Amino acid sequence: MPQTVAHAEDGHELWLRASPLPAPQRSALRHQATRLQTTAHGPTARLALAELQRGLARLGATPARGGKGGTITLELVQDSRINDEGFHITARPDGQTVIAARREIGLLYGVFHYLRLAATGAPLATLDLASSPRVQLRVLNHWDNLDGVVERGYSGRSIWDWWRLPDWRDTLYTEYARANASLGINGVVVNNVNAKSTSLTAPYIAKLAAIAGELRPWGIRVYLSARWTAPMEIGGLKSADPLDPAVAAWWRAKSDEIYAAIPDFGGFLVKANSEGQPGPQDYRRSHAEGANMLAAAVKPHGGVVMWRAFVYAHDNPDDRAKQAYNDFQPLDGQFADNVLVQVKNGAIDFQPREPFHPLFGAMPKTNLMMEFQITKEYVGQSTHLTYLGTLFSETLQADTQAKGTGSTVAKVVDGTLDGHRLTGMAGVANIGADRDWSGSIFNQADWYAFGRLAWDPELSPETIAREWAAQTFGPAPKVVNTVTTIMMPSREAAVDYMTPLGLAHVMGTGHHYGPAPWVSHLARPEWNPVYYHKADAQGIGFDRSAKGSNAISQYAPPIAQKLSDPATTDERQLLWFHHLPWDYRLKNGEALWSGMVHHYDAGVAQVARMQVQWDSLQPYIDKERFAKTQAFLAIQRREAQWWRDASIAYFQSVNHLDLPSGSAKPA
Ligand code: GCW
Repeated sequence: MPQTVAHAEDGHELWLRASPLPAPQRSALRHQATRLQTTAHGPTARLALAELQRGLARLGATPARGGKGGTITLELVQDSRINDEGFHITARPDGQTVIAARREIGLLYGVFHYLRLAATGAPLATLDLASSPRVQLRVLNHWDNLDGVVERGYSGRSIWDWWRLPDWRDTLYTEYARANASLGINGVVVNNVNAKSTSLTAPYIAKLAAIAGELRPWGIRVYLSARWTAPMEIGGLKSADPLDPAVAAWWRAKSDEIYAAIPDFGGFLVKANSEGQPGPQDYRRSHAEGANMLAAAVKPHGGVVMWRAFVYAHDNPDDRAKQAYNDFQPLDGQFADNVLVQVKNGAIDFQPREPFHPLFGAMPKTNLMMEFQITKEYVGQSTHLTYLGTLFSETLQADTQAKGTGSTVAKVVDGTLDGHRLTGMAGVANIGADRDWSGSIFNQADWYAFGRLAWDPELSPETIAREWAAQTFGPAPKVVNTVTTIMMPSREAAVDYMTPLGLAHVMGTGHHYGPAPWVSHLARPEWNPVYYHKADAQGIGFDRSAKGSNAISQYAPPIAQKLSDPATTDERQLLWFHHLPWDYRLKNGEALWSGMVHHYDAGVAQVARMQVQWDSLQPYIDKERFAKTQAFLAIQRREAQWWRDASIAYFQSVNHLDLPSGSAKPA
């Protein structure tokens, strides 16, 4: 019989559920942690101590009363090796463990880190470990509407119970805050970027203040998405022109009102002039003029404005991928110092694979923050197991070459490349009121991976997967190894069965779930999948070289140079940058068409392997989580086949080519 069976119904406690450690580790930990004490006594330090007690109990190492053994002390110190949110853990052979920090929040983060080490079986007897977050604002973006519907949400309704706030504060808020704090997430934008002005009215400010009160002890600030035309819709003004003094005065007064209720309010997130949202361009003002007006309103209170660069409009028909750069890059140097421009990881929209966004590295005088999508709009939504840690990390490790080799996106985002102090990373949340929070057990790993990478963008996605697996399913090596083996190639499998070799946006328009590469009838060119793949009898792919849209010129010269030639373009991005004949030779000697088909087949085959691997874990995992994941993998297997068959059939209708020999047959 296996040693450890991870019990637990449905994963409601996320990675914090922790199963009892194997006996030897448990008694070592109990010995190490016989007495727990804190020399700081504010609300967050008290939480830190309580979390330590609770976490040790979960691991089966409840400190024995009056027992002989070591002490863990939480202590505030002046330590120049860490920043205000960092921590320093030392454990000496004499049994003294100290979790030290400059502020109480660092104590809480340090406790969670200590528990993570314990849960993953790391040695704890001697430690000297300092850690500080590399990114300052580590923020979830909820695309939650005030009516409880979550845009692109696949895990139930919004967790924010606006109807019963501010009087009723659901205990869910505390559980949510704990989970975030365990990763170091320190900000939450509560409402959708497709915002309604209602969120800025007095009753909603009171509701938000109640949420803020629940999140504050956990080091989390609240932010609001702001609707640009709020001064007209709820303020009675005639205009929302950022240079109109009455408009600026309205936003100042509104900010003062919010800060009077929520002194640590984080600031505003704005989607302007994008997908029907109003913005400063409606008044012939630039994004910078808009952002700076709002930034001035929150500046006296220490707030920030996160201004999204996700823009595309119909006046840019040749290549949607170019617009954000065209609109924003010329504004470099014009944004106020408390503005961050929030840039999606890629230039289109959260595809299974995108090259890094060309704005990274191209706006050295601007605080640029990253926007990842944790919710899997284009990557199988709630049921497909596609671990996003690898996707996030691939973008962060991409080299912009902006200041020579090694100018990675991570260094742009953590501010080190251009010397920025105000830095940030946002993740579009995958959280809802479902009992498993995220729509599936494995989707919880994407929330986890986002938080860990926001703390340290250099962490390896495999390390993160292993940590998550050990905490979620228990530390038995067979479980951790198998779960990690399932997770690591899972996103590439989805790329293979959905959008191999750099294809993009061939999902059904609207729902973005299944395949629809044939759709061509929609009003705007860039709403149609045919716009993205451009397949015809001769070939396939989007030519972004100088012969085509020349989007490659938005990258630094060494990169643009490489991308100008299909032979020097990473094959994983081939059809993103080039339109090529069906018989183009891939590096392995195969013709493009046959290579494509083999990718589709490989994706389906990988999901079949994932099923076998998961099945081998049955003895180790509680019934409910085992069965749910097994059922979801069966859905994924069926739908991977659907993606493969539908895509191949469509492309064959265009190129009239046979299946290459050795390819699987349609199901
Ligand atoms: O990913 C796309 C989604 C929209 C979303 C938009 C955005 C919130 O399809 O639902 O709107 O991007 O990022 O603003």
